[in-house]
Amino acid sequence: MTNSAPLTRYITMRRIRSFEERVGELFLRGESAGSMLHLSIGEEAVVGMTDAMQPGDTFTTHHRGHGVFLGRGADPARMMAEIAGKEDGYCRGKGGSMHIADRALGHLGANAIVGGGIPHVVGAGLTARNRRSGQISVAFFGDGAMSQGILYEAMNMAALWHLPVIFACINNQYGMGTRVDRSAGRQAFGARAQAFGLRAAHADGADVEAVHDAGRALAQAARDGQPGFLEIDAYRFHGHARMDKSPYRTPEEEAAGRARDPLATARARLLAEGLAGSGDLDRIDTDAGAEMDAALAHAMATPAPALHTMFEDVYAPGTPTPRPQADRLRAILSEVPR
Ligand SMILES: Cc1ncc(C[n+]2csc(CCOP(=O)(O)OP(=O)(O)O)c2C)c(N)n1
Repeated sequence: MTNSAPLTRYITMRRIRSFEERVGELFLRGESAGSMLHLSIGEEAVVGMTDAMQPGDTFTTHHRGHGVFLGRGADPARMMAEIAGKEDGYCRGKGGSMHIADRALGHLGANAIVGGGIPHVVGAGLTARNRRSGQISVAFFGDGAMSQGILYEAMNMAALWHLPVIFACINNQYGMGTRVDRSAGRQAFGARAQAFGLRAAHADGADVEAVHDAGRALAQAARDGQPGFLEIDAYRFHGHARMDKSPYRTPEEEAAGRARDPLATARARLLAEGLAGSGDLDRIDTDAGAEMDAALAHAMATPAPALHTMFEDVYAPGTPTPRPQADRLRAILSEVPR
């Protein structure tokens, strides 16, 4: 590991923050497809885990997965285009923020169902193990999924079959407006994972290097057939979705949460360790902003998919094109005996 890695992680985190700010603007302009948008501002230290993965590794995300995908090398212009519902997007504009996927980068899919992407990595891990491909598969999800039964079925199978899988919980303290101590009787999540036979780690989500240290150890163990669980202790800086003003949180709590800013921590460390000067970091910040301005402009300018392609890429190849609902209803009604 070279010393440039912490700087690279800072750059990635800054690019994620800038992307999120621009995608928020896309939403406010009414240009994003879909009625909701979930920002991961404050959770950028997830890069410590994405950076611990290797090319070819696969992953799934929950509905707040922009940062994870950018961390795995997504092109922000194509991501922004996808969120704007444009042809040039990763899923030709039909997945949007919450269903974006890209096999080439190992993204097996974002998922709007809480916990929905978790079992997929068990399948991916089983495939990797049987093919001896050396890949690992990582499920990224929120603390809300810690109360979903599917997580425990998945953990059990992963442990039983020694799968190269990691369950990465980004604990931002809230599931919509419900604080985690009101949805989980006990919050010792790592102990739950250990009970299934997983290797568990906990990392401070204000410190990307701490997340990376934990993530690297888990990734190595997973590649050797020891599945793992990582809890990243973070804070969601903004509301659940773009329009949520978080009336369920006090200003004091929000101020304390936002003070745990992973970008500020990384910046302070880079300066203290002499790995970058403040001028270098300012330039990085400016470049990230310019890159994401360009991504936003691209998303706004690039065309929407043609109407006749509406059902392409939505159903499996060979599936008959669905007839318009009105036609189906007319057919059903004409068959009803009067
Ligand atoms: C199975 C299921 N139940 C409820 C919902 C509604 N819902 C959407 S997001 C969300 C909160 C999820 O919280 P968490 O998993 O902690 O992720 P975060 O939003 O905090 O990133 C809920 C309850 C859903 N999408 N799926």
